[in-house]
Amino acid sequence: MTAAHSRFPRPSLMGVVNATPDSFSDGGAFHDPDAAAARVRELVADGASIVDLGGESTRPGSEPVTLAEELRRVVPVLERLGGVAPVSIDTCKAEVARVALALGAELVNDVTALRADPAMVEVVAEAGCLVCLMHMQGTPLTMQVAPRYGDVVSEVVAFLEERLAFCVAAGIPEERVILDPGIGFGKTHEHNLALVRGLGSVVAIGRPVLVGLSRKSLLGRLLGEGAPLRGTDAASVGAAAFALAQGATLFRVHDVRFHADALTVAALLAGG
Ligand code: HH2
Repeated sequence: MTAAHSRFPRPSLMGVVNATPDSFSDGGAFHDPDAAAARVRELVADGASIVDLGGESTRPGSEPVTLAEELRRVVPVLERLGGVAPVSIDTCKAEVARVALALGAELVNDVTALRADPAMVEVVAEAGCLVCLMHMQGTPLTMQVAPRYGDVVSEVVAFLEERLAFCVAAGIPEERVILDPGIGFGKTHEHNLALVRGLGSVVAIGRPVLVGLSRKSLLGRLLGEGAPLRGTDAASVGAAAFALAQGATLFRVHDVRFHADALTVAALLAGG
């Protein structure tokens, strides 16, 4: 089984396809399974190493969806892809992960770091797949109400170390684990800034680090009044180049083509 660091050389891109009616960045556009499958193929052709398929929005304030509804959204897309395209499944439900892995997904991206569904850890351990553990304070429904930390960077690092140890104790080899500080998940603007600037502390844990900065409102806030709150693709690329310099490996992005050349050049200039 491939280790995460050899599967994803630095920098690698994870494209995003949300098969949901209400996602933060592309909600509704890929609700149709033919359109979603075509988009996955397009993102791979654009240079994505993997494409993250999600059937449940995690935008602030979003309500959870039922298992049946989430399966109804993602299974037809995976069936159309026929196990050929490199796919990651963005889910916190063990049954969705199990079905997606059987249909060819190679990575489970769980924004709860395997906390939401007690059966998830076993599904991942048994499948021998890659897994991304993300930090989130609270749940998508409530996470932006009043996020609180003493020191956000050290608390996120401690959380990710604990979740990594949990996985290893459950039989998931460390080599298969990717860590993510969870930009925008239960964090104020200042918390997000501190985490992006402090990414080196997350990288120092020793696992490949994934960051999701693409089109997040943090970027609109940085550009100030008059800028669209949803971060532009140009702003996303700037943030990704900065995160690369901090040591991030895998970038979860919506516009893959835009990021591909920019991050390749940034890595080459840095001597990577
Ligand atoms: N961000 C989003 C969703 N999943 N997974 C990881 N590992 N890291 C992230 O930063 C991350 C994620 C939110 O972005 P988007 O997919 O555009 O929206 P939605 O959750 O509404 O589908």
